[in-house]
Amino acid sequence: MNRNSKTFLLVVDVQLDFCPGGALAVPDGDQIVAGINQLMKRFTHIGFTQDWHPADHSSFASAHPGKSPFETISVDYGEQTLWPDHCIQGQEGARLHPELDTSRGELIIRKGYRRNIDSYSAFFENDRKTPTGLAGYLRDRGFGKLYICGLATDFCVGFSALDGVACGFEIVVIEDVCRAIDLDGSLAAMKQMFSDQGVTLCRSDDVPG
Ligand code: VGL
Ligand code: ZN
Repeated sequence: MNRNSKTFLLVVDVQLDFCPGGALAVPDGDQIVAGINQLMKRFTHIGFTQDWHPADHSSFASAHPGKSPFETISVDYGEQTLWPDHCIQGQEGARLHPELDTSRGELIIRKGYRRNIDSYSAFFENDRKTPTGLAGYLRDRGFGKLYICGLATDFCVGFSALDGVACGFEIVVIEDVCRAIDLDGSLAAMKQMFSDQGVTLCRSDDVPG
């Protein structure tokens, strides 16, 4: 295991569709943008993720006749929540928030671009096996510690954090610059998994720099 303290800030899915007015709006999703812009000043190395689905993606309720958004279906890799159509490749809703300062970003990793599999985590798709390449990128560049913020705490931020730990990274989620969807207790469940699996929580003010 390559644990060192060289740090990287990962800003997850701060996209228009996850902000008020967007297709899958996270309550107050846009309220974290200013805080993330401030937080980035404390980091040398920063990357972003971007949910990036084809228009007929299998996570969309619209791809399953008779199903509605937020219902769950069984697929070959387990349970999959169905979502409203969101973050469609090249469309406005998939853009990173225009007020998010991406200028110092060293990486933008896209995920969810395979039609038949969703990808909440920045590390693995929802089969928890297909890698996105992020772990290799971080290891190659010698990062051992990741701070994570963005949207949504209980889905893409959360599964990225859990998979990051599983990949051997030290993971800290910066709670005040995240917002949750909170579907049927998903936020409480995720926080329980954070404490069971070794994800630490902090606040922006606790980040050194
Ligand atoms: C997300 C649901 C579907 C997220 C992405 O970014 O948390 N949630 N796609
Ligand atoms: Zn998505």
